[in-house]
Parts: sequence; structure tokens; C-alpha cells
Amino acid sequence: MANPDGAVADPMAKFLEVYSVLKSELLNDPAFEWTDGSRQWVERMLDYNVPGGKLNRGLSVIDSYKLLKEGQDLSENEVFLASALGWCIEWLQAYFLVLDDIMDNSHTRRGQLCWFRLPKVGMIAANDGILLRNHIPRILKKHFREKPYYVDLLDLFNEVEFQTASGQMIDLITTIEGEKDLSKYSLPLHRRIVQYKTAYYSFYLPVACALLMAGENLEKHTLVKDVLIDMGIYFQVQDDYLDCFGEPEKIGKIGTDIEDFKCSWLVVKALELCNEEQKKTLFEHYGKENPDDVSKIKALYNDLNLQGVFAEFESKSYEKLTSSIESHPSKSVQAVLKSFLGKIYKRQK
Ligand code: DMA
Ligand code: MG
Ligand code: MG
Ligand code: MG
Repeated sequence: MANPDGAVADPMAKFLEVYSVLKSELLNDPAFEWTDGSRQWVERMLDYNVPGGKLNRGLSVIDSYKLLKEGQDLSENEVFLASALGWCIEWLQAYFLVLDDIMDNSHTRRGQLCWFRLPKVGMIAANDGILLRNHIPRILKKHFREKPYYVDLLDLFNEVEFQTASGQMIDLITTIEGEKDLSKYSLPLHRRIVQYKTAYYSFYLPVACALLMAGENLEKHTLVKDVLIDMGIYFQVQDDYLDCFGEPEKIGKIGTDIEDFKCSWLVVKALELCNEEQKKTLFEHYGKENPDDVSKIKALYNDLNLQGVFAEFESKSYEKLTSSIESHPSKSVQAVLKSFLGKIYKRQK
């Protein structure tokens, strides 16, 4: 939607325009000798995997940067740079999701087949994941090389990627065939997994990007980091809940946590609340592909009223997060954090 002066009014449309710019730069990267075939593959792979989500992480870099600038008008260039950083996070997410879906044996993502499920793609998806990951430093080099915060930006992305991959590792090694043992599942283990696999890249990274752009030193913002990590943990509990209780049409994916023997918040709560007989059911049927086993677990979750337990958790988390946010000295930082929390509270997708 263009105004008479040609400016784009809709922030989403503007953000998507930056995607097109970054994509065409990547498809003409001078470090590679492109052919029509290779260009078409990458373009299709990007369009399939990068822009189709909610784009919350990406958009929140721009929102956060605006709030940190306390109402000052941003220049065209600042909006472009904040959008480019937002897209780097969406690229990082796409990279993790393409590989996560292979490892979790998932079927759908964002309302379509998982990339590796397409007949022409298969395990080429593994290399596509690597390519997506490599696009991030290409984008950063092209647009941020001369910035004083360039090294900090590279370091931030490297650190967060390492934390996420480590979280994925502990998520996966709890499900090793032949070593499945529900008795090792607990709230502290769950917290450790989700803190690393989700919270850093989904919550800390967007705000950290905005802080670096605003010239801030990240070491001075540990309080902000702590709140964002707690928010990320809450967000992944929602993801675990929606895996079982969400509507696939809304969340765009079909849950696999029960089949995959995941250390989900739901199974941890079930273990906490069950009686001896229900515990037997959990041990016997959790982590099996067979739909009858899965149904028995879902019936048990209903018997234990996990929907109600979750609703309680959700409002408690909201209260706790709000009071941590309000303890922060800066009003603009409070606004950044509150806007984030508002976007995810009681989310259905
Ligand atoms: C995914 O956790 C975490 C990363 C880093 C992709 P998950 O497997 O629960 O995510 P999803 O439910 O989206 O597959
Ligand atoms: Mg998954
Ligand atoms: Mg996973
Ligand atoms: Mg999940």
C-alpha cells in the first residue's frame, strides 16, 4: 500500500519488501558462479521456508528499535537495517526449523508439508539448512560491515546459534532409542532444554539486535536478558501445550511430541500429577508411533485436566513476567518487553 509520496504505510508490506531485496542480493552473491538452475533452487527454497511464519521475531527487532528510540522518527535507512536484522533472525529460524522437522519426523509446518517431505527435496534439505545458516553472515557482511557494532553482531549470532544447537542436542538425546526413561523427565530438565533451544534465539536475540543498533553495550542489559529468557520459556511451554491441544489449522503443524518421546511440559506435569495406575499408562504408552498409544496418552492428559493446569500456569506466568518487567528502571525498555509479552499471551498459534 503506497502513499501519494510513495512511502509504504503498512509495516508488514515494508518488511516483506526488504525480504525481496535481501533475496535478490543472495541470488546474485558474487562469491558463487550462479546458473539458472541453482538460482531457481535457492529462490524456491527461500520462498518456501523463510517468509511463511508469523514473522514475530523479525518484526520485533523493528518494534524494539523504535521503542528504544523513544518516538524519534526513524530514517529510511534505519528501518531498512532493523528489517535486515529481523530477517537474519527469520533466516536463523528457517535454518533450525528445516533441520528440526527432519529430526522430529514432522509432517507439516506453517500449513504446508515440511520442506524435506517434498519428493524432489528429501535430504537435500539438510544442505539447504546449511545454506540458510550461511546466508546470515552474507547479509550481515553486505549491510553491517562498516558499523561499529559489526563484530558484536557476528558474535551475538554465533553465540545464540551455539546455544540453540546445544538446546536441540539435549532435546534430542533424551529421546534416544533404547534409553527412553520417563523417570528422568522433570521440570528442571524441561526448563534447561527450552531455555537453550528456544528462549535465546526467539526472545533475547531480537531485542539484543535492536540494542546493538541503538549503540548499547549488551553486557549492561542482563536484567533485560533474564526477563526475555523467562518469556522464552513461557513461550515454549505454550508450544508444548499447542502441540497436543492446539488446532493444526491454526498452528500450521501437526504435533509429534508424544510419538517422539519429547520432554514436553505436558508429560512432565502428567508425571507430577498422576497416581500409580496412571503412571503405568504413561510408561507403557508414551513415545510410541501407534495412534492407539497416542490416544491413551491424550485421554490421560484430559483426565488430569492438563488444560486447566496450563491455564493456571499461563496466568501465573503473565503476572510474574509483568512484575519483573515493571521492576526495570527504563520506561522504554519496559515498553519493549511489554509489547513482546502482549503478542504472545494466550496465543493460539
Ligand atoms: C523447536 O522446538 C526448537 C527449535 C530451535 C526449532 P520444537 O521441535 O518443539 O518446535 P516445533 O514444535 O515448531 O517443531
Ligand atoms: Mg519440532
Ligand atoms: Mg524439536
Ligand atoms: Mg513443539
